[in-house]
Amino acid sequence: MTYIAKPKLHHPTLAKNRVGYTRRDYEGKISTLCAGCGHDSISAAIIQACWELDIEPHRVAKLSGIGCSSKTPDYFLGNSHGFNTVHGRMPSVLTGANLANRELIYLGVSGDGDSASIGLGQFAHVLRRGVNMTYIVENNGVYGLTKGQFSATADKGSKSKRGQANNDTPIDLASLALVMGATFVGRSFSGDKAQLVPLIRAAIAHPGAAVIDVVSPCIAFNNHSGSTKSYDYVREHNEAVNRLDFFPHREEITAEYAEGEVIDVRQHDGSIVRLRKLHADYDPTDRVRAMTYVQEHAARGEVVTGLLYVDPDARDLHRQIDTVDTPLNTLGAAELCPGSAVLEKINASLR
Ligand SMILES: Cc1ncc(C[n+]2csc(CCOP(=O)(O)OP(=O)(O)O)c2C)c(N)n1
Ligand code: SF4
Ligand SMILES: [Mg+2]
Repeated sequence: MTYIAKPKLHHPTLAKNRVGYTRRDYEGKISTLCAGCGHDSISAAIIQACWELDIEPHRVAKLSGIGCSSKTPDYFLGNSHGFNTVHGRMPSVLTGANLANRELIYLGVSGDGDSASIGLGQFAHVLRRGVNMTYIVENNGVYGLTKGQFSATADKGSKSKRGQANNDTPIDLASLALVMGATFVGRSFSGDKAQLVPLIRAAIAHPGAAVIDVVSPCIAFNNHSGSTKSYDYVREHNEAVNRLDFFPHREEITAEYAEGEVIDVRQHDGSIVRLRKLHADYDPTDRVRAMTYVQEHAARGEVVTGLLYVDPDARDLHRQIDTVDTPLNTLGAAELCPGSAVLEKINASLR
């Protein structure tokens, strides 16, 4: 039952985007996750974001690890490239793919177990290297696939379904992403599509390592009272610092706002992230302040959401190591191996 293809038929008048695709062209197979799982809402947000961005599905590579969350790439972008890696190893496979072919749009999908437990080292290094990707963590505080053990993101004192309290200090993946040098860090909630869709759009346009930590309740194992990753808890403790509008570089901005109400962040490709301030003192371009803000509010049990940090001058791994513009996987033997005379010259220069 795991692989159920969707019927291809759809209504002939469905709206098409600029590249001629309907929203259905961005869907995948029928989801086999539990009905009401937050992860399915994130898949719907990814579909919406890619359709609105007019991305041709074959230009996307979606990679994931292991878990209910990591299964989701099967449920969206069925016409894109996909690679389901080993548990916690998505970042290194994504890095390799990105180095080989810089022209694809990379989407990493992971879970809190996949990224904060077995894959913690990989999570950290892919960010400090600045790999150009959108890394979405579908964070439910448990290992959903293996039946609900606490994950490393479970809050201290949070209760399991059977009433046991978690005693370990949680790993806050948004804070860790800030420390590790991610140049775009967002947090959202699977139940807030209005916030999540523009966040994903802006992350995809960001030319560097973009992380979105999405609280995504597991209705089977972590949606009871006493859990801090339940729908009710997140709705009651969601502290949005800003609301996002995203304008690709070709789009004209028409909405007017009073001075001080919005911040416009122009990204490298000319796109603009417009942030409507909900907290007047929050500056999303100040990394250190963002870290303090997130931690201060976490100590009060609040979940800070929105675009937490963006570096408008982000440089990705290819720019850091100065690779050629041509994707490496299209270079021929002559370009890749310049011959023994050139090698001899390099060796001589190093003597
Ligand atoms: C090397 C290895 N160790 C352990 C497992 C067992 N395992 C499968 S999924 C998983 C955790 C998944 O949790 P998470 O990433 O949070 O995904 P969720 O199911 O909650 O979406 C574990 C421990 C495995 N598949 N491979
Ligand atoms: S077990 Fe939890 S995470 Fe997995 S599909 Fe069900 S609700 Fe979603
Ligand atoms: Mg999980």
